[in-house]
Amino acid sequence: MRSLTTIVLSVMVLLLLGLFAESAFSQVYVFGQASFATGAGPCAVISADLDNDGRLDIVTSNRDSNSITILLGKPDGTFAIGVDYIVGSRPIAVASGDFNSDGILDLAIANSGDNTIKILTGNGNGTFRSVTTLTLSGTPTALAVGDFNHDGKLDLAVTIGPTPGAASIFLGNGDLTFQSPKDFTTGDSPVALGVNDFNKDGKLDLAIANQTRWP
Ligand SMILES: [Ca+2]
Ligand SMILES: [Ca+2]
Ligand SMILES: [Ca+2]
Repeated sequence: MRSLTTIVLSVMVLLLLGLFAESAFSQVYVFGQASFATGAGPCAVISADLDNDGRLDIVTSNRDSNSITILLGKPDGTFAIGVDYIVGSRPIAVASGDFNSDGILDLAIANSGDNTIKILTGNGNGTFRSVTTLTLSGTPTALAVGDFNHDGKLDLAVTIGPTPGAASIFLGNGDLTFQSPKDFTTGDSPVALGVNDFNKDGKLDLAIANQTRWP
């Protein structure tokens, strides 16, 4: 009797699992929408907790207003009115990381109009101050942060285009200064950049998307 009960229960469990599996595959996800104002021509967006309140905030780079917009997350899931910072000519990418080793997130912005990277250091409350500018060898198209040489200090990777395409690596010293960049050849017109350890050797790698047509 016990074995029969076990079988019946097993069949019931299997049926229920089947129902849930089918339900999972046929699930329809609905997303709400909300809009928040930024500077003109937002062309890149990242999320990070910039004011240390445990809620993700949003940063956009705004190509047509030479600015970034910081939208701080509110408890109800919406965002406060954006605060803009002028960062350089035609900013096209933004990344976050702690570049001065004070435990507070900072921002790096790649400017495609003056071929620079602007670093803004965080104050820990969602406000920032401009501190340093790095000069690039060409027009930046994408920007990423990682510790590429395993020294515990964050570095920057930036793609340069259109031809010849390159990726510039700025090794950070952990004090807002960076070593002279090392350039690596990429395909023509690199436009996007991803960082991860793709071959699982414990060292960060780059994935670069190259397009034959300049945007
Ligand atoms: Ca936050
Ligand atoms: Ca910092
Ligand atoms: Ca490093």
